[in-house]
Amino acid sequence: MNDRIKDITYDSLYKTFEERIAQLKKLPKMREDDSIESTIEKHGFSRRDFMTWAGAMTAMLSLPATFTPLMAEAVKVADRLPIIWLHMAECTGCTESLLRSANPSIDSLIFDYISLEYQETIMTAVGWQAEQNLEHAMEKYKGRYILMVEGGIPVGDTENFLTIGGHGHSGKHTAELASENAAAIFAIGTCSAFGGVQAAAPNPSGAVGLSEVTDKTVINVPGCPPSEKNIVGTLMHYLLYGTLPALDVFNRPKWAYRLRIHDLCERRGRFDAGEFVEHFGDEGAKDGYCLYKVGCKGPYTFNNCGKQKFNQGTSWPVQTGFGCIGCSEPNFWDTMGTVNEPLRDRLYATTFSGLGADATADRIGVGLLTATAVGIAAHAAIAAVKNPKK
Ligand code: FSX
Ligand code: SF4
Ligand code: F3S
Repeated sequence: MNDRIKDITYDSLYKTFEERIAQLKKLPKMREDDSIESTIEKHGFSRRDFMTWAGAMTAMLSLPATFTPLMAEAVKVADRLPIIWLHMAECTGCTESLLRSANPSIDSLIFDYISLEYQETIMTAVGWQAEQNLEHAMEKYKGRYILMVEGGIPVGDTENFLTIGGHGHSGKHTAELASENAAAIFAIGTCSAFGGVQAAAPNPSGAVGLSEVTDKTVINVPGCPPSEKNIVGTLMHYLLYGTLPALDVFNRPKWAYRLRIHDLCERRGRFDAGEFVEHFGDEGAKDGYCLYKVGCKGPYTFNNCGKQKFNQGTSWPVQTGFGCIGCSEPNFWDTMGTVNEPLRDRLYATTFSGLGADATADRIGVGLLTATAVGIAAHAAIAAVKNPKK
């Protein structure tokens, strides 16, 4: 795109966002006594911190820096969008990823500030009262609420393995019902996106991802768990655009899942130089060598972990010295092999029925992926010969 076309496109996008924020402002404020500014200030963040956060979020969504003030404005109206968050079969790590830090980040404060109409982990209501709250929220905000679902959903003969509440509704029933009148639906975490750990072979509970129990479009935000950045970014994207993001073939937003872990990895130079950790704790491990030979699945996994990180941006799996286990890919428990062994010459693309992971974001052919997988294994083997001491 030449610069002039880019400017015109961004100008009109800027106006679209301004109009969207103005529309949202007209909706009733859900938190009369509170504002995001005071929430942030109460936790020791300055206006400058907030604008730094807004700048980083703007860049993460691939928008130019001139959009930063608009991002800050959008956060202020975040309480206008009611959110219903359902828990299905899972470990609650997705919620934990966002909320349970010793020092809350601006992302987690934003999550506190939005209008969470129903969230089982953090709400006080239980039993009948909780069910009533859910029914009430679905009715009151019909067609307006955002549905976020965490966890896999048992279906078929085992549907009742997940039965919740006084009415004894199954998880599938509740998820279907809540999907019916949602303005947008997000599957938060690999369990909700693809079935996750409970769907691993032999999948005794018959768990599936959310998209298999509703015919509505589901945006997948996988990761076990996904980062706080990807969860809040998903929300901010919807706030600003009011439409669904560009998606890859697994319905993951491209702004977050476009590139491979391997493409964003700080150890990539080590990979290219053929410098590999051979055993955990060896000299290479101490020196930050590439973790491919001790099982890193970064070359086959699409996510932005190396850039956005976890725990308020402090670290991510590879930085801690253990490779990526491929947690944002469908069926990774079954298809990514042993966590601390490389896939070697196993043809990764053949583990999926249909498209291979490389075809998702980059739309490269499956054949090329297969060649890449073999090529990576071959590269590691050649490097071992070239660097016998490593
Ligand atoms: Fe799944 Fe989220 Fe992994 Fe856990 O609930 S994506 S098991 S981190 O928490 O759904
Ligand atoms: Fe990083 Fe893993 Fe790729 Fe090595 S194989 S460069 S550790 S992502
Ligand atoms: Fe998961 Fe790999 Fe990121 S294991 S958290 S996708 S580095």
